[in-house]
Amino acid sequence: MSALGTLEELPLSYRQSLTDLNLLPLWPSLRNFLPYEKPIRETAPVLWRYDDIRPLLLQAGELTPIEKAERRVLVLANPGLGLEKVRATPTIYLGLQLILPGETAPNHRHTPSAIRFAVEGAGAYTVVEGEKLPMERGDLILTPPKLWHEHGHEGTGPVIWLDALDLPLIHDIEASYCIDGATQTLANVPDSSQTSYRRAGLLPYAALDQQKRDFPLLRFPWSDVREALMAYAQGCGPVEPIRLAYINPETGAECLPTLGFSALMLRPSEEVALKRRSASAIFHIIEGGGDANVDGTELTWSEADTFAAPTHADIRIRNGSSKEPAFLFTVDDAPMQRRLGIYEEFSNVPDGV
Ligand code: GTQ
Repeated sequence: MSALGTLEELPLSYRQSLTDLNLLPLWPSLRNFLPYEKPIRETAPVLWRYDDIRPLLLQAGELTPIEKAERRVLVLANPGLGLEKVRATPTIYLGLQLILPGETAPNHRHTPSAIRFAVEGAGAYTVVEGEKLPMERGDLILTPPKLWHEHGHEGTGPVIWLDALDLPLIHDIEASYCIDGATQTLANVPDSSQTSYRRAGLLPYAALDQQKRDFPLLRFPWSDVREALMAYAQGCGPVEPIRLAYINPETGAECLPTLGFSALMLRPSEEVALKRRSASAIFHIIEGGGDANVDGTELTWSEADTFAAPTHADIRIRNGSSKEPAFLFTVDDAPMQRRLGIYEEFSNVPDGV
């Protein structure tokens, strides 16, 4: 390919005429917007250590009363993208949220989709559209777009969870906004993971003839997911990856429009090379310790740490224990990319997850 013309080659007066009319020549920056073969990625492979963040989050509990915060959150911001961009990857916002005993985070709804992944403590809950969803360690709670949600804490110690939202995406398209509401009236039944969707493969009979619902299941208890991974591992060959996707039980599709979720189990000492994918992703350690290599950057992780991987990244993850399995929770933007018709996987490794 011949080199494209530069801005500097153009007469100053011509450039000024363009600027005056809000015009730009494309060719000097064409390759920035359409690079060959692989996108330009500014997202840094980066790890946030829970042990670093926890004391600062607890300090926020002393410095800032919940009324002054609405959500008491420290954002996990990717330095490659600029901290002020408030994003872990181009599409994924991450925050660690602290709620103290007796506190409530008031009811609201917004256009971005959100999830909570419970990290520490017991007794907190989220209410989504009247459904009370307990948050025990490792539970995944969905807050789909535009649904009412509020948080509370009826236990004793501090409770901390990881928030993931598609906020960067929705904000960048100037579609992000929020509405406050009065506290919700609670349905007096356990959440639907305990009632209608107690077991995979079974649906309430009437659901067969009804329109499939977008968000029938809002809570995935970790005790069930962990058990499912252990059971699934027994049916996997010795080098087969042990990874389960969280899905909508009525449609079998991903549970939110833009973000996808999975749980990955690594056998003792196992190292997996993930398929290279066009989606960006974050990894949160539920149990265990080990290391990862993301596009050549070495990251050493332990329990409750979180790391980010850019789009198209080469990712290897290794369980550092020769005795115990390790468990990771992942969020990616593959659902959004699938909807846009641009999701890709590159089969660069035979055993890729
Ligand atoms: O808990 O509803 O981290 O609205 C950012 C925005 C959490 C929440 C965040 C939110 C929430």
